Amino acid sequence: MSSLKGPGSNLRIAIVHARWNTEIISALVAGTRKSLLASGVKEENIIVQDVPGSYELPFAVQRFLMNPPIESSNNPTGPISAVTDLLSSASLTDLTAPGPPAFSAQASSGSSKAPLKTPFSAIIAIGVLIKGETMHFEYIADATSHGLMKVQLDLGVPVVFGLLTVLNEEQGRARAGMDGKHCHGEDWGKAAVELGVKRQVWAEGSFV
Ligand code: RBF
Repeated sequence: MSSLKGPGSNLRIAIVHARWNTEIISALVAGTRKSLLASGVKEENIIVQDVPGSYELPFAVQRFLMNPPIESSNNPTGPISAVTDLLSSASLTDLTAPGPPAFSAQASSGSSKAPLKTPFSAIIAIGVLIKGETMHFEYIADATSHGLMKVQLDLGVPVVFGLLTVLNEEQGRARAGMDGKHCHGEDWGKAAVELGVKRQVWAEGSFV
């Protein structure tokens, strides 16, 4: 009998998305959530945060990874209020932990007042850049992709590249699964789970 848990059952995954081109973004986020849930990631372990535009994604991802939001059961005011300044309380050592199992040691060894801040297993950055008449598209696409690559290598946490760079709205709608086509968000959810699991396995020195 197959397990109901799924590979993502012990992962904590963040989705950070831009607000430009909201309709397409909403479809991409919905597809991503759907595939995370289908892979066994628990609803309460999917944290979603938005930023104004794609250019803000690398900064938000870096902040989120440096200081994961306090878990809702321990945080009556919700995750956003937990995004305080991060360097004060987080260290790179925390981020090298493969995910929630390593965190439990941190939680249980701390005082009972310590907020529960489980590190993310992976983070998915979602934005939609539509080419316009000026050079903004090129600059934002370049800066955002390099920023996202830098942050995942600097912090050692998988950052899934959910940035669509399209020539027009129609192309964006097609890739978001609107008009009945395949939603790329589903691939991003699967990639986050695969990398989150592999990161845990690799951290244990195993490569099977
Ligand atoms: N952000 C996006 O996520 N997608 C876009 O298509 C997009 N186009 C932009 C076009 C122009 C001319 C400007 C000025 C900004 C655009 N942004 C877009 C917003 C950008 O990512 C960022 O939020 C702002 O530049 C503020 O830092």
